[in-house]
Amino acid sequence: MNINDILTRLGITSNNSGTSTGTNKLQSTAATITSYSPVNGEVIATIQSTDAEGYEAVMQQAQQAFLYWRAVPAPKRGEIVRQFGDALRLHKADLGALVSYEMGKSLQEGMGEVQEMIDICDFAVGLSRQLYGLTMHSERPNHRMYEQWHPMGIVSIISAFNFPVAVWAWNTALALVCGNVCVWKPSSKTPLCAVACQNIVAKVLKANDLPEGISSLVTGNACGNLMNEDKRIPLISFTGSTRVGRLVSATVAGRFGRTILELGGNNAIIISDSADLEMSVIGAVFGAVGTAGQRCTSTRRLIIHESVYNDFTTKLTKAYAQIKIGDPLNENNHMGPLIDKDAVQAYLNSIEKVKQQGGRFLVEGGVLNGAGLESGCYVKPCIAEVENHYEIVQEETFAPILYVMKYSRIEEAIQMQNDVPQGLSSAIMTLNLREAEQFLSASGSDCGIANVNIGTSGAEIGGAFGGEKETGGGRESGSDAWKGYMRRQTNTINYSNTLPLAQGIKFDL
Ligand code: UN1
Repeated sequence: MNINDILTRLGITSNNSGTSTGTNKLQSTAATITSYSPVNGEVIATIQSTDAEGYEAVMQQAQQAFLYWRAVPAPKRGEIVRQFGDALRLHKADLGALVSYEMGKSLQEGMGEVQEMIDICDFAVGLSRQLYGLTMHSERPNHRMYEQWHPMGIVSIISAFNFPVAVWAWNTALALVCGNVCVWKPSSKTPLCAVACQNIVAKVLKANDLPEGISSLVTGNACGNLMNEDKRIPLISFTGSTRVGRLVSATVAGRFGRTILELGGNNAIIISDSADLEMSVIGAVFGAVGTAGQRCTSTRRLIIHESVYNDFTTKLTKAYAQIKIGDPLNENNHMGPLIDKDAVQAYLNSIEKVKQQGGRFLVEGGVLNGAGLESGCYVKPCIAEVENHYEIVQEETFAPILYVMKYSRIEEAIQMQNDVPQGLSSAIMTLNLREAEQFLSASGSDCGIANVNIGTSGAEIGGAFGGEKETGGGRESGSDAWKGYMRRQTNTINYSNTLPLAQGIKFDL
């Protein structure tokens, strides 16, 4: 793989010496953001970050663009998103490789992420003809009542490093068919993925002679703060930590803006005594080790029936011994590096805390070094026996640390699964119909996602994605998540020649 060729094909000019340009010509030169690859620690490129003046110009352009875009019929907006999906198909290999190189996830998962973008575009195209509202029967004669959905305006998307392209696309594809314009503030850890995506979408918009500002990019954390306070932005879709999400939520609520929050998860798989253990091992390992444990949906806890505990943990530790760690672009490897050295430090701190709080490691962790691992970001996935109430187990550590614990009754397992502050994804592995249904019932999992015989990660775009409690309550992607990007209007039309009042109220003059 030649990264410079890939960058060039994605429209990012770079000489690998720290000078490179973003595409958004509205960006001014206040400061720069350097992108390092966790694969080898090298500088990939440096881009300009957006200063206050640049931000203001982007917002004004977005406001103007909205006046145009909201009047374009939704199916025509869908046609633009269809072309965007086609452009992504053409760039899938390059963009997937850039995701892998800049973020560190395996090439397979990088490609999967671009596929997720393509899938949501297809979904959004269909949706552009299905932004349905209900009609109601009026209680008054010769009156018609119905509701319709209108675009909101500027939708800001603040995304995280772990899904540097897909989460933006989930939001953008839906927001655009809904008639909104988008301004994206990507993670400063993966700015080049964002520039590449912006180039792709900008080209499609330009080819259709659409005004600039329908989809824009701003970079640098200062822009995130400006957005939260900005009354011109009716909706902020934020993906990131619970800590930052809490601040975003409070600030935006303070100005009566709306948020879609996708915050931390602490996802568990219950492995029942009726589980297919071979299948459960694969689900657990992919869930814990995929994306090096840096998915919101990563499996962090296994709640295992006591009768299969020894058998299952033996199989699991054997499987861990097979995991190949190294260059994520080499398809023989299962797991690449963590995003950066701060993440490595957080992983080490958590391991320390597990030990202090009474945990016992079945598979030890540690930082890897040696040929090809010089970035210092490669770590060993580890497994610790813990109790659910440990403080560290109640937190989300964005790293491949898997906690195992025992249960004896299914009610107890469900209780443990729910007994964390987060509520994103959950799963049960069982061939027992009764306990599967119990897990899915109102007294079962309290998460936004609950799976049977599938792990916690790897959701399809067709369902609504998001979680409860400290995960923030937002929903993105499929089902009717589009409603979160629109405002609802109730309309009542009187075609009679009198003015009857609702509730039978008399008001005669
Ligand atoms: C995230 O980790 O922020 O279900 C999103 C999954 C992916 C999306 C994860 N489709 O694991």
